[in-house]
Amino acid sequence: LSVKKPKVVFVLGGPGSGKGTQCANIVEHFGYTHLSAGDLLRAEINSGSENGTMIQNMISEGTIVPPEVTIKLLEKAILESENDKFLIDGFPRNEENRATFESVTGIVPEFVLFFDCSEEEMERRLLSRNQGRVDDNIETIRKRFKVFVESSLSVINYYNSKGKVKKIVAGMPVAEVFEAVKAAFTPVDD
Ligand code: UP5
Ligand code: MG
Repeated sequence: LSVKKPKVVFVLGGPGSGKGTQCANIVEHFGYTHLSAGDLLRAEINSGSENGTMIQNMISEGTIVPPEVTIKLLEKAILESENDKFLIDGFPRNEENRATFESVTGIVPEFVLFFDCSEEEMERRLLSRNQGRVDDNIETIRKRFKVFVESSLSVINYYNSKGKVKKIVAGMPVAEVFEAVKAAFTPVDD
């Protein structure tokens, strides 16, 4: 991975804050490749891998999968891509994820997009998503919010202390959020 020197933007924010939705817009507009850690983990379950059952149980409980597992999937996806710029969506989710990723890959993010959204709005979105995700039920949603506050916010605080966080007000309609997202990318990519 060190030979490839990919350019990485971490896309973080609570469950249902709109990470996946906005990443699709960024891909179209700025030519990044979107890597959703959650999607990679769900694909790993469906592939029948030996880690599948553990991953499935952790996602159902809203807890964070060990970093070696997630990082292996991210590294593989980066290496298999022709692109050299990536949105990493939903990772790192705690301090251990962050520190392990930096030491294993040597990659430091260009910046971090943080989608800031109220729990009330995120809950409304997740309950009406209807895509059959095992974690989109009220009990698991509450657990995901708790894990986000207790473990994931510290990653955002860490990068904020390095001046790397671009905070997006994410409770607005999709098109309005994307205007703010575009502004965050423009000084870098236009
Ligand atoms: N929607 C989006 N934007 C909207 C807007 N502006 N206005 C109105 N509606 C909007 O959006 C969610 C829903 O809201 C959609 O229906 C959308 O149309 C609508 P989405 O873009 O999907 O939000 P996103 O932030 O991507 O929500 P997601 O549920 O994917 O976030 P999570 O962080 O909870 O899920 P993720 O897939 O990243 O992780 C799932 C689990 O995997 C974790 O809980 C954890 O158990 C595990 N995991 C790890 O262990 N390690 C990892 O590194 C990653 C995941
Ligand atoms: Mg998502």
